[in-house]
Amino acid sequence: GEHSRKTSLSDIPFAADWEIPICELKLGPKIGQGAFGDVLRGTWQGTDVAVKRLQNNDSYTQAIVDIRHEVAVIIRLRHPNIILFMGACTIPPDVCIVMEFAANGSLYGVLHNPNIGIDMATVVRWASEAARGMNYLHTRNPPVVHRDLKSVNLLVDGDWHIKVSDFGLAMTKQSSYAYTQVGTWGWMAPEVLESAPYDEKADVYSFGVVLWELITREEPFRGYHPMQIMRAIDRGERPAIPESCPHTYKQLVEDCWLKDPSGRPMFEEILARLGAMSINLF
Ligand code: ACK
Repeated sequence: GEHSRKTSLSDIPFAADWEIPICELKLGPKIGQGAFGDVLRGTWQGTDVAVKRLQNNDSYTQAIVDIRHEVAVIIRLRHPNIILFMGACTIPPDVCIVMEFAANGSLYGVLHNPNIGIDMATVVRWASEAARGMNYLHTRNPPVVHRDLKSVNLLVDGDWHIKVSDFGLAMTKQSSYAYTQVGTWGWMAPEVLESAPYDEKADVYSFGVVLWELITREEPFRGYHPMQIMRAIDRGERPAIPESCPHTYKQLVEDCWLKDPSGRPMFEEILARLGAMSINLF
């Protein structure tokens, strides 16, 4: 079968208008580590940006194809809850993606910072914002499936709004791909773990894990080996939802986690249910 990330360079316009000359970028300190390199803080044309920079290693050529694939997906996306793509340098040896800088880092970092208090109203607001970004992806034509939704890939801007990011694994539904097992173990839907065909509903399952992260501020299946996670999910086990969790919220998490993808809600319904919760909180 086709490799899931197979993209030919002809998919990208030649001399693209989003190409940023490397000399225009002022690179600052490293702020994180990504799958294919590091993330640096920087400025471009006087604006704060984050720069995903490619590591020059053995798989360099594949990485350039990957970065161009990511650009091909994110170039079309404009939404308040999607991290804004600003441009990229795709001319070796300086290959990087330039995007909006999210001053408060990842939602994962926020949730695992014990000094930050998070009440239920904030949980529902952040969940709604992430769901709005995901709804936007799934209502594109063709739909964009993120495939690696988790709190690490939800960024928090300076005004504490959520932005979906990291489209390195994203794919459009019509592109030719094999149903390869991609994502992060604890967030993967049962059908993804089984390498069975999957669609947008795999993102809904992962969103359920994000909902769970928001209220537990823990990591799903922490300390489990990948095989143990696969077996647990196969047996129908899911991360434990605390007793203190409001009933409607718990019900939503469980619906996102249904084994049958067609039983899981779409993001439009998820948004309606989160909206009803936010009303009942006040
Ligand atoms: O929690 P963090 O500091 O926020 O750690 C991760 C790390 O890089 C790997 O993804 C940070 N990061 C990624 N993209 C951005 C961005 N656009 N703005 C700010 N921080 C970012 C993320």
